[in-house]
Amino acid sequence: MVSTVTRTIIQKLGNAVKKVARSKGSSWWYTPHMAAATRAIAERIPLVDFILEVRDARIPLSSECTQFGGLLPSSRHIVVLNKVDLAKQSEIKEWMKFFDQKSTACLQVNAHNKENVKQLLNLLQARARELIKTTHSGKTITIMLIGIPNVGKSALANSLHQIGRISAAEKGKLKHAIVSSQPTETKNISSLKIASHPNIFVLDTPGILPPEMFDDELCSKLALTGALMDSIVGELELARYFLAIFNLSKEYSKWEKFSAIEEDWCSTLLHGDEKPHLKKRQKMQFATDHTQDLIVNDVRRTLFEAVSSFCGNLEDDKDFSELIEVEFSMLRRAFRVAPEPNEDGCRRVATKLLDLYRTGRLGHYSLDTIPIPNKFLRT
Ligand SMILES: Nc1nc2c(ncn2[C@@H]2O[C@H](COP(=O)(O)OP(=O)(O)O)[C@@H](O)[C@H]2O)c(=O)[nH]1
Ligand SMILES: [Mg+2]
Repeated sequence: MVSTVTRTIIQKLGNAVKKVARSKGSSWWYTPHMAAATRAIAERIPLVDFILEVRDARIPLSSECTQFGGLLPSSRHIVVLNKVDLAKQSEIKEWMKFFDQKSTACLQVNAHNKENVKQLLNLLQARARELIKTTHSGKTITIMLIGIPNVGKSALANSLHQIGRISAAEKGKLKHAIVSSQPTETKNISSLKIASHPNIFVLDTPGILPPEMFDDELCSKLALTGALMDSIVGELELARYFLAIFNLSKEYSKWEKFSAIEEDWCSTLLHGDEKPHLKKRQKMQFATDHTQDLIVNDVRRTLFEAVSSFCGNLEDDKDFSELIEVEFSMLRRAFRVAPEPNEDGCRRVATKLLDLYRTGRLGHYSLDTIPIPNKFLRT
């Protein structure tokens, strides 16, 4: 279900991206740097043995690297759905079937999970041996990681390099690709060794995007998952988008255990306003200890309270927007942000909320929907 409010937010986010696109200013993602990286990657595609296209498991279609469609030979192209720890596991299974039906080699991985990375490494080594056997060459295998920004290419390159079966002497000289929560941090193509016998190298590349984007929903999903700079659309609108998705999901139901309330504290937070659709609840006991875990629990409890106390109609625009604004007000306390409603405070709440969502501490979300069968047979 997508509410009208969600659509309005998506439209706003899409327009913000397109506005930046039209202005082609310095903050526009398609910098000369990205154009040069796109050319450099295209030149290397015929030279490398395999292309590992890294996608974000929350958006397996929206995170497709579309620039090289015709250039990627299916026998050498492997799709890696990274960040599976952030996506809904049940959806991932369906996506794996989807790629299987399209005869696209596809793997799911969490770049921070050693076992996952070992499995990926085993597969890459098997594919490398197979290639050497069929081509009768003793050559070094090169695998290029490509993808849109922030999908975890560098994190995956580092994990493969660290876990890789290379000699002790080589281990002593481990390299390190820059990993960052900010998109477009990788500026150059770098090579890291991940296996010996046969020698396998991975090429980590800068994230690339198409020069233009017209689909509002695509822009919104890329912005929320971190492929675009937050400053392009603004943290506040992005956080509203997350809350709109969250409110229609069932993720909050897992957090009932964090709830400890006595009276209608939601209404009190809203300057004493009586909100008829927010039920009487217990007063929340705020912890005095400011550790990150306590904050996360407070945020979960706050969101649980807000959604489960909501007696309005989620399909009614006014009620739905009001719920999002109530959540924002309540989250100030959970994040220990001063209660005065000013722009800076709101942005701080938004930034903190986005950080928790992007690091998986607010549940699992799959933002793309699997195309209906007869539709994907044509693609
Ligand atoms: N939760 C989670 N975070 C990841 C994973 N892989 C990478 N990240 C994080 O995603 C962000 C972007 O990673 P990075 O490797 O720099 O992305 P790149 O732009 O594609 O090279 C960083 O904050 C990483 O720590 C993953 O599998 N799971
Ligand atoms: Mg990178």
